Amino acid sequence: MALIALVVGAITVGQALLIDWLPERAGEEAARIDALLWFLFWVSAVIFVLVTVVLVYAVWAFRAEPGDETDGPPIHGNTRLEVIWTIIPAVLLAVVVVLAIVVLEENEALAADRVKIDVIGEQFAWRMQYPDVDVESGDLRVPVDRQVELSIRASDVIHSFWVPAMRVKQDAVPGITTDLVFTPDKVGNYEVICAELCGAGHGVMRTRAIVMEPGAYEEWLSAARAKVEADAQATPAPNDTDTPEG
Ligand SMILES: [Cu+2]
Repeated sequence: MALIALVVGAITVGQALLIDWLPERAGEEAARIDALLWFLFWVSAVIFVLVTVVLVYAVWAFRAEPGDETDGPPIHGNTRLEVIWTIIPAVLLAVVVVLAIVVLEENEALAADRVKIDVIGEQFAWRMQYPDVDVESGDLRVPVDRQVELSIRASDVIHSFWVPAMRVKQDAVPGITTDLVFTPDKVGNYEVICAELCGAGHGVMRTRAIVMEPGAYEEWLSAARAKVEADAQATPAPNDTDTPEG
């Protein structure tokens, strides 16, 4: 049994450590999500190794002799064993539930200085609107080390806004507004992916989350704002064109 445990244990631990399972991480919440994931993984790994070792050992040790057609001895349960294998999973489950609630509470706690951005999902693109300055962008540009709160809507069918590097995902549902909170902690470009099959162009419904230094972000925002104002001046308001000369 020790030999089987060694082999199964080595394969399980090797798979966990040698393969790079998770995408790049770039958010504060992502660290907590990953910690929870790895806790679940290691608990599951121990149970997997225990069950597999007993299973493989039992198949080999209690195999029937060739030509043996008899039934095995009748077994009528084992109260002590049944109590143990009920209590241990129940306690484990309770621990996981409590940890998950703690992580969820921490990840969804709103910071006072958060950046608020409206996101609209439509077949097959994302539109980001910066409400305070009336700017719209196809990329999600955010400053580093500041919490971002997205208000997500959909204009046609259900989409899902997913930023793997932040470990957050939220449905965009026509008729309602959903929220998503994350705090980027690393400057860089990260993928934004639609994670809900939404039509023929679903596979290309992708854009970038661009995490910028705060100064660069402010510069981009004021440049975008200036462009909006310049465009508004270049296009006369409808009233001006309708008014007859003289
Ligand atoms: Cu979509």
